[in-house]
Amino acid sequence: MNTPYTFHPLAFDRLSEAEQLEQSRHFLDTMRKRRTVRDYSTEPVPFELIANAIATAGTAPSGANQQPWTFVVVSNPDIKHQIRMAAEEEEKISYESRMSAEWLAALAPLGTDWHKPHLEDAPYLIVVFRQAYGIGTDPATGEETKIKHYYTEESVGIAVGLLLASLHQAGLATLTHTPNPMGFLSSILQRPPNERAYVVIPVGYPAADAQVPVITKKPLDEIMVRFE
Ligand code: IYR
Repeated sequence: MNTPYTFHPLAFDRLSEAEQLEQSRHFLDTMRKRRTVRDYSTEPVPFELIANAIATAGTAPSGANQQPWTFVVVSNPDIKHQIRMAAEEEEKISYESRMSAEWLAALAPLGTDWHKPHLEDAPYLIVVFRQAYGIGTDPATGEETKIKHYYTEESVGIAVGLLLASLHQAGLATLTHTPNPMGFLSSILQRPPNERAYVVIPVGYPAADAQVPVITKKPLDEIMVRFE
């Protein structure tokens, strides 16, 4: 049994209804402007924006507060190059033989292919790892033990959502890139065996000629079901 936490009174900022509406509408307007960007400028980005976004992601709720995530920040050009080469090698095989005809058809309107120049152009790559289990030490024997983690997929997904929102409101562009399989990221970035690559997020400013597809988001009445 783990020792129970001590509890203290909640620090809660109660807003006026006007403030609530103002902030809620402002956040919605901001997030509506977020676009997934595939073409990046090489212009550098202040590191604190990356650090603050990761700290924000780290505020996410997680199963049993186990915080089963590691955010690896890569700006080193050699490592970005290695990641690009390995990702393109896997993606080429995926696009040419692993992905089903149905999958390729679903992606066709986006015009994506195996070329991933953004993995080198973007000044930062944030590679998110999910800790499938934790590593502890047996107090009696000093041996390494595996600590069961709960809801890791959900927890990391929520954290990545906060990360993307933070980077967007800091005026940066992002892409959620999921090369498949992602094992090469564990070796290049020397991650321990309990960590599984979850997503690669190039971060930077859009290239001057960046294009995005004209897509829409489902309206509220299609995504919300209400019982009053
Ligand atoms: N991982 C590939 C393919 C891909 C899959 C989906 I589903 C997308 O929405 C976009 C791309 C790639 O990054 O190209």
